[in-house]
Amino acid sequence: MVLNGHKQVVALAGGVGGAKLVYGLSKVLSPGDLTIIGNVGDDFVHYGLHISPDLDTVLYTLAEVANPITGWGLADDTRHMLDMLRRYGEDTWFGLGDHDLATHLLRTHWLGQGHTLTEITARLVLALGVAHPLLPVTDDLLATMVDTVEYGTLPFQEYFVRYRWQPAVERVWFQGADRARMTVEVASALANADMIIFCPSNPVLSIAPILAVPGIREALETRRASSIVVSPFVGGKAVKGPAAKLMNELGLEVSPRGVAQYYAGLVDGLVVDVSDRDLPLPDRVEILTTRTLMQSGADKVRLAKQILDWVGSRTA
Ligand code: FO1
Repeated sequence: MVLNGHKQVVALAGGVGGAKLVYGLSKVLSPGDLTIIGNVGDDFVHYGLHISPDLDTVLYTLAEVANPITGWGLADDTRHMLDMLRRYGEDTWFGLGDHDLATHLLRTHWLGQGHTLTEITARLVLALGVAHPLLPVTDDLLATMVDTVEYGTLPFQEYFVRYRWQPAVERVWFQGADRARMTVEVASALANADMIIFCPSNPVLSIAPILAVPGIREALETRRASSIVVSPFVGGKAVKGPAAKLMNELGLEVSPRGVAQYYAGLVDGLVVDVSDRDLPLPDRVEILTTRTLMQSGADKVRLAKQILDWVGSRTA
């Protein structure tokens, strides 16, 4: 519904790329007009700690404390804890920062007390002074699994971090997707949405886990809202990460049209980077061509404004 003349925007976000656009949107939309639905398929338990990388990346980015180089983890963090693990002979392939560790300790502690991931995320968001709601898509177990040629089935972080997404992928699937329930907060946000934005995250690794939660795809297919996807490609390549390599390995077209095809039926519009304007474009979706590369804060805000104006004008 349109509250006080404002449009209710829901952003589906995964890792670093998605968090950048969410940051831009947060500078343009008030907390009552923007809800972020975050991927939890990257979550895993490491040394007994429940780690939610994509939720933390959005949280840290909105709180303006994210590591500006990597996009994930905390700026100016240290790695003394890892140093000590290495002294004990551990293979410290997953880079846990000392300050970042506090987030995982608290999340694990509160989960142990019976709090939900939704409640915990809201507490972390509030504590870091973030005003916009960040909703895990589900409070149930959901784990992205990657079937690779070289190592068989790998849990997501082993594929992405330990093996640096180099293994050849045969299939990506989501453990727990059949039983996971979307939260009531997510169901309500989607029902009330006037605009849904698929952020420029990896379609297969970051957005597909969200769509795999029963009811999400149906809610999007029967949407009243305008729904748009921002292509994660610039110049036919991923800005960072395995999106192009992975889509190629899965036989998907590595282009903005391939992204629109991947989300067939779920989106009405596609935002394409100017460098890809001459690639084959999908029909039956509206196209906005602009600069989608977000390097500065100003880039993120500009892109967010352009998208909101474009969708707003289309649904006026
Ligand atoms: N990504 C890496 O490439 N190397 C790391 O050592 C690493 C550590 C890490 C720690 C906490 C966290 O929240 C994220 C971390 N990431 C790391 C990124 C993470 O693997 C990805 O951001 C997502 O899971 C995919 O978007």
